[in-house]
Amino acid sequence: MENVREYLGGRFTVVVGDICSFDGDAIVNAANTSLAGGGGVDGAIHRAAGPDLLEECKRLRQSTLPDGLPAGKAVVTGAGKLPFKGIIHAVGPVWRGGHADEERLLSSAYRTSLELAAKNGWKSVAFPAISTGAYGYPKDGAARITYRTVVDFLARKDTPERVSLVFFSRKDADIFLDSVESGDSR
Ligand code: AR6
Repeated sequence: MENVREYLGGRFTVVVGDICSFDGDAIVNAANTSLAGGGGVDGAIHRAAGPDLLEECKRLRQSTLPDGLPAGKAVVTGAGKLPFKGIIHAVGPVWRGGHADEERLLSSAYRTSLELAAKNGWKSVAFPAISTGAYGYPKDGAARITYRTVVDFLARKDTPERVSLVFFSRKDADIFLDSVESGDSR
């Protein structure tokens, strides 16, 4: 994975690569309400983790989440074959034009995931760009919310010590950097 930017003295890094090859305690999955797997980063994580992950997600649905996991929330599972202490499954909002609470729900998906990482004592966690693929959230707007939410959290808490935001392409990472460094959110 290629490191393209550091903020907060290295506590928050922007990297390019496959999130499954993150070197750290936990990764976040951009999941959906059903927790039944899917395409994008969800598909990549389930393929790399193997069938145990889907089984665990199904058990969660049967035990504590009969209606699924709503947008803005997150849950923890084991990591199957992946070398992490756990996987945090977060559901971002589907972009509906910007008047359906998307900002709050996207921020909540990140914050809830960070709270779960802290609760588990995980020191390093990697996020994908939640909602910016199949869910259609504009990348520049998502960048600003993501940056603000992560920076606010890290300013208040010591754990996790390190947060990485993983983009699948250099182009997407550059959109993130332009969006957060051009405005007043820096
Ligand atoms: N590592 C890092 N980032 C990745 C990877 C990877 N291996 N693969 C894709 N991305 P998406 P969403 C990037 O669509 O918008 C699924 O079907 C991708 O380029 O994965 O939250 C779920 O089951 C994009 O920038 O997530 C849901 O139904 C980012 O990850 C739905 O898609 C997010 O794109 C969730 O949609």
